[in-house]
Amino acid sequence: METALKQKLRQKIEAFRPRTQKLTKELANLVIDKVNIGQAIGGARDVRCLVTDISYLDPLEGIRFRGKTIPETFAALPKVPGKEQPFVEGFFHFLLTGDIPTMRETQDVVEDWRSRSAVPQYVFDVLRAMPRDTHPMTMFSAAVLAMQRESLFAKRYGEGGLKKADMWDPMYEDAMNLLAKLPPIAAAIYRMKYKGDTLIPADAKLDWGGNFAHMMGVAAPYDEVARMYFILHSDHESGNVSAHTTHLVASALSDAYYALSAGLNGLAGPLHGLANQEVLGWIQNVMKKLNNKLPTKEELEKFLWDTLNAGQVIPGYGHAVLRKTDPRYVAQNEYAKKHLPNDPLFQLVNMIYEVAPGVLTKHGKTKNPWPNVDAHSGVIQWYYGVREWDFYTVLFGIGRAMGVLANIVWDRGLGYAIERPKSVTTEMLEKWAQEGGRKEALGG
Ligand code: CMX
Repeated sequence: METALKQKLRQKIEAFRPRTQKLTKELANLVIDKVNIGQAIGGARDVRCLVTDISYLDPLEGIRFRGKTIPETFAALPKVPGKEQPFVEGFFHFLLTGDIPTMRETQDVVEDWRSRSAVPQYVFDVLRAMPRDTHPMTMFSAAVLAMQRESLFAKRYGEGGLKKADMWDPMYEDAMNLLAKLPPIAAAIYRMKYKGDTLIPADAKLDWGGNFAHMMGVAAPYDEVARMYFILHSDHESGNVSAHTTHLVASALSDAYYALSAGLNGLAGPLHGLANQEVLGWIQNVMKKLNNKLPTKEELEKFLWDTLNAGQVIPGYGHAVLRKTDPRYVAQNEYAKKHLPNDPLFQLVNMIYEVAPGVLTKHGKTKNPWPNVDAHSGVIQWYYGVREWDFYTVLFGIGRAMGVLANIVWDRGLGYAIERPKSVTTEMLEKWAQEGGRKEALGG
């Protein structure tokens, strides 16, 4: 029998389709952007050529999930009883449908994910066969890819007769199966790699975030950190590397396992998700050089300049779209102010916030001298005892999976096309530059 969430999603997708159809059939030729040479060479920055209704990133305001800011989202969602943070399951319902769920609807997702959460034994066998010094992100992505044989989308497509209008259905099933399994897989990677391969079985009474903390073997309030962290990292509209990669791969009708694994590989880059690991490494390096003393502002300024002069980026600072302090940084800062105000690393993070924007502005390159989400996340993990910082991007990946998977379910629901932008040669660019622009593009 179809769950209430799936029924709701079916109705939402069917009701939405005429809007997309009208835009693609009657209004397809309406111009919404232009592309210049800088954008063609420079990572398509700011080119409006992707569509998603799940989140929108305003350069000055930051992210809105389904129209709600981060504080509005956290305030609206049903809370885990006795806790401050919302159910991640309710948040996923919200991302997928745009509706804030009731407690009953939230509990339905809790139960649904619980029923799908058993991880096939071969996934653990694959992980154990990998050299123990393999990066946790490689293990995480490999585990997701190894499960591709479970894909219902691939199965139904392979059997023939899967209509375009029905493709969202097995994509949704794959997304739900995957999401249910990601926390036990991630916790198993953590315990295999750093805790002598002593895995902790799930506790069927707990929610997704609470169970993750339990399987990690980290005591409360780490469950609260997990819930907050997964929600904050979930979605950041469609142009970032992990979201775009997942969407691109799924556009070839590759299933959710192929697509998510690819997206995670993009998240593993130091300019994207891996920056949170880099931040902790950078901070620890500062502390080590000063024999675990907090630096003065002058010392900190020198460390920042040394990094820049060595040709490296200041991890956790700058952003391709944002032009102010990331509200995901602010949310973590508020949490830390309340729960770990005297932690020396938290104090150092605050000092960096006072010094780094000025240094980056003087350096003169970055368009955004303010911190992004990654500048803060590792410090909270460290405080609660998760100190193996090469694991941090896996945590980002669990959260990000919710956003990218919700997106590819809707991609199939709205029948989005295989992605295929056009490339040109350098010679063409040089010729158009001499002519003062490409004639056809200029309407010539
Ligand atoms: N430190 C030093 N230089 C920086 C910088 C930083 N934190 N941020 C940007 N710059 C430099 C760029 O490297 C670029 O230099 P070149 O012209 O020599 O190539 C110049 O400033 C202009 O870059 P930009 O337009 O401001 O930023 P981009 O859109 O090209 O890149 C980002 C955005 C995030 C990759 C970049 O700011 C950066 O490398 N930050 C540090 C890494 C980081 O924190 N990444 C995490 C982002 C959030 C996430 O995805 O998780």
